[in-house]
Amino acid sequence: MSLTSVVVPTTPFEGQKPGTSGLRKKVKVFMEKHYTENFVQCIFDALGEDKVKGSTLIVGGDGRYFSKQAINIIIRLASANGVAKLIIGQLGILSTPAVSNLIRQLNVLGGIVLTASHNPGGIRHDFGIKYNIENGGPAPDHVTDAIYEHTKNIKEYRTTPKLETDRLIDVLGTYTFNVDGKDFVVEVIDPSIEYVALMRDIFDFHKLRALIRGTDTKPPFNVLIDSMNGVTGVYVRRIFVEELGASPDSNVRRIVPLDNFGEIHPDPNLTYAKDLVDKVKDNCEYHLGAAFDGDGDRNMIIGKHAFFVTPSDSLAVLANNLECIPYFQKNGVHGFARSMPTAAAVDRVAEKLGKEMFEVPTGWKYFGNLMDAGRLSLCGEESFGTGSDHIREKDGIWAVLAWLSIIEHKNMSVEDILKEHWHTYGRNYFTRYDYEECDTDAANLMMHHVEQLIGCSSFVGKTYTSSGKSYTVRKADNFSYVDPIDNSVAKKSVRVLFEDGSRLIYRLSGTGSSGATIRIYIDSYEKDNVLSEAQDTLKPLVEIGLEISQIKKFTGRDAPTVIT
Ligand code: VG1
Ligand code: CO
Repeated sequence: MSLTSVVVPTTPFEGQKPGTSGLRKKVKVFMEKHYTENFVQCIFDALGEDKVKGSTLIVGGDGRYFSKQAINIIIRLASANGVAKLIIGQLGILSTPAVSNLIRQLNVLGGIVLTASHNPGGIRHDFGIKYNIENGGPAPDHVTDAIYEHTKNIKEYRTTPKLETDRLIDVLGTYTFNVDGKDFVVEVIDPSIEYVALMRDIFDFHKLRALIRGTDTKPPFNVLIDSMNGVTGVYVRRIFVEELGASPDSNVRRIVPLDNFGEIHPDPNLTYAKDLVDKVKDNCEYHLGAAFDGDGDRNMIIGKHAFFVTPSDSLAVLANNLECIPYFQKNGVHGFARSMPTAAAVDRVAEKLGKEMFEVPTGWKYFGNLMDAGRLSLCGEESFGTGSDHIREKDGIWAVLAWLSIIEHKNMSVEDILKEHWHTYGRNYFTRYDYEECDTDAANLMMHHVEQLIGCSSFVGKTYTSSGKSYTVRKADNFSYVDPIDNSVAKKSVRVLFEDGSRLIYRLSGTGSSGATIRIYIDSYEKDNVLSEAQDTLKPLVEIGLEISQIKKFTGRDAPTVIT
């Protein structure tokens, strides 16, 4: 049967501006009549007819509530906008790293990722839509800006209302429709095949299996992998259980993706993954614990007795040991990169190994150009993101496999690897204070206050003292980044640098769905004092950070929502 597309008149919605990683709003906002349609049409409009007509796109996400409805909308709009083919994960499931990989492997125009990542899901919580470009990475600012411009002026969208989408994505297969006289194909794929093949190619699965199962001479290395009811469950089962021989009962948990993540916050940190931390702390059988976020791009690593590895340290340790991973033996190690607020532990490794080092704004989209130019192999963010140039997104499962490869190679525990690293390089103590859902005006006023303060001529050189420790300001600015490949400029976060190398950074989150989240990043480097408690060591600097920002005065908050 031949189907005909129609044009539906619509009017713009305010606030459809993609943030750090796509558009994120409450589910009920995406449910408003025309809301999702408008945004999807604006993605097509921003790409332009020439690119969209005859193209293939990947579609999938973390399976959170409203994913299926959104996919049905995308199918109808794509068909009406002249897209030739959509490749969709079965039941709408594809992790963010898996989408990035598929875009690259299948050489398609891009992908639409349906996730609000680490934000909670379910009817009362968040949904999100993100567009990834042909290199597999999140759309850069100039693309998201173009999408946003379209959302402000949209007058109509195209859809094929009679295209029957009911249960279409439930069953694997290829379905061909005729829309406006042209073939339109929906291919429903297994979400894990290509991704598992990629991991098998990067790592030595034989060695990892021997590590996890144990051998005649070595006991099993016991892991506890927690998918937090997010999308990684699908991949954890295939990789850790089926390929590497982990026990489905005692080595993995929460591996069935739920559309509300079981009402937890699918964010792998010490606060929201406390359940895992407690299990590893209480059971000395476990040598490593790991957790992922909803869409599978973040990871948290803990060692025996829940020894915590900060993401900044994790990046540095990986950088220092990449040569034990087959992928890097084959492709070589180019430069390293981190987001600006990430502590500079990896910089010391880069220096020692003679590698180029880049510092970019917050958000994975800033790493893509450097990778495409062959200058970047490994990068990370303090927000539990780690990844390499195997794809253009951060990759939680990759990070855990990389850690296991290092553990296998060095035959050392997580804690001993860290301690050895700190003794060689010194230690960057790091903590982040998040104040979630603050009043937006109050948060803006606070940021304004900090900007004013650092702009004063007397600010540089000023000494702050707290708990007997003094810090003198060496430099303060609004961090601005000029992309070395395309020269685009991004300005985002206020930073205060002290003479001893310690830093305070203030920025507003770009991933929240309501109100404003203030982030204060605090870090300090110690050459010899490497075995203290991070929160104790950083206490004086934290206090100075609070004093400079006057956060309590502006927001009324006297404690952060989350400390990482
Ligand atoms: C946060 C993190 C940032 C990360 C982004 C997306 O952004 O700070 O490092 O890239 O989330 O991660 P913001 O603007 O809220 O600070 V994910 O796993 O939510 O896609
Ligand atoms: Co994520």
